[in-house]
Amino acid sequence: MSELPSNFMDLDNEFSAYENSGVVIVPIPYEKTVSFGKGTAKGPTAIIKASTSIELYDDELHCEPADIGIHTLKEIHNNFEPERTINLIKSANESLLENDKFIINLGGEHTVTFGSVLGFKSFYEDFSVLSIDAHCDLRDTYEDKKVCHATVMRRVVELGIPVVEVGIRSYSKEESQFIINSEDVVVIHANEIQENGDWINQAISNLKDKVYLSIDVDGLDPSIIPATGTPEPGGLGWYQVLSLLKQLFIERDVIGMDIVELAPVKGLHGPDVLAAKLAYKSIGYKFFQN
Ligand SMILES: [Mn+2]
Repeated sequence: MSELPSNFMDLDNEFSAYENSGVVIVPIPYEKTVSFGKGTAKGPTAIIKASTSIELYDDELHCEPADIGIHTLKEIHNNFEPERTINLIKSANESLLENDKFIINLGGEHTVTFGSVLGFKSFYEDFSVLSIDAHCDLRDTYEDKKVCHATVMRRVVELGIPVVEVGIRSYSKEESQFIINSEDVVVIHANEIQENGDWINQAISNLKDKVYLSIDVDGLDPSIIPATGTPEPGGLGWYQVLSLLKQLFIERDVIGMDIVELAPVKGLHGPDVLAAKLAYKSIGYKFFQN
């Protein structure tokens, strides 16, 4: 694997050195509690590798978003139990926030979001989480685990952080009760997205001014991103996600984000490129929209 790029988009030092960069990519190949298909540990490397195939020029924004500077951090790599790992992720995010960087965490399984959100919570008093996902991840416990991919948004809500979930189409009876009884969770179901032209406004209007964005790639349709552990039919299309992100970055202050649950399939590069481009489009929308 000697052809591995040293950083996201293989940028020159001028545009990727830490001190020159407004954005920092944090690779977190953590995979410990996944339940069905495995492979998310290979996600960050696949995304960084695929990123080198993306044009620097953004055909929609008519600029090169990489001008903001994109540094790629060394992997946060370990096989600890979730409680220990989330602390490492939390501290890494805190140090980057202290240096005023825009963070893009690359999972790994969805559990990594909890560590990141904890880091943001020690820095920001008041913010929402927007989660694009097929699954609610609102279980109280899963296979006796409190902190895992299937409980991550429940743990976030318990921190007093409201969550808006978009693209949802798979959850348990227990989770449905929790959604009904909780004032801190708003769910935009995937089928509503197909039928309701106002779903983007509905999602954004329920968010606070500051937003942490978490993209589980299985929120998108498996026809465009089959490379994920728990695919569900009927997800968001590429331009639906871009429309949501574009409006979100205009109307809210997105303080940081993650892209999780990519489980690369050997020889199938489309999903890896899609995930890399989601990161690059987000950078463009964050820094180069009027
Ligand atoms: Mn999911």
